[in-house]
Amino acid sequence: MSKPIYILNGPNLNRLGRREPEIYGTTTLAEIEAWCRAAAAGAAIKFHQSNSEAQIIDWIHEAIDEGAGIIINPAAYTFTSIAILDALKMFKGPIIELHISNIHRREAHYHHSYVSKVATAVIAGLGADGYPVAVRAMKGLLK
Ligand code: CA2
Repeated sequence: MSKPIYILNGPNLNRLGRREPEIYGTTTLAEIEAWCRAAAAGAAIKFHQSNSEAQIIDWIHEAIDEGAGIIINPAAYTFTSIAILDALKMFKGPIIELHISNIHRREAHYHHSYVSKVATAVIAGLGADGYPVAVRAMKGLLK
């Protein structure tokens, strides 16, 4: 069986669809997971969300050993976590950094991403649709 694509989601994204719909839309994370599985069209996916930086790092370590690619929406850790950056540096395959909103149109504290330093590609501003777009792009990168 081929290696899975890891889709990792950071803090507060478990609340999607319930607050700030003008920024993050009305789609829930469970619906996004279903869209990703449909876009994967049978390719293996590990879809996770955590509010804990340590848990996200542990999943990156798992992906280093077992994963083909990583799609990551690190949420607020994008702008703070050198620990996540260091973990991603160890991953040899493609990394897609994903944001629902266009972080560059927002306040200045959302403008500097540590994760972009190691990302193969960055998707931002497509709303929840960015997730299936990222899955299809990842499948292309892995061909
Ligand atoms: O646009 C994105 O996907 C973000 O990664 C989301 C993060 C934010 O810190 C980044 O700048 C951009 C915040 C996620 C907050 O999640 C919420 C979920 C439901 C309602 C409100 C916020």
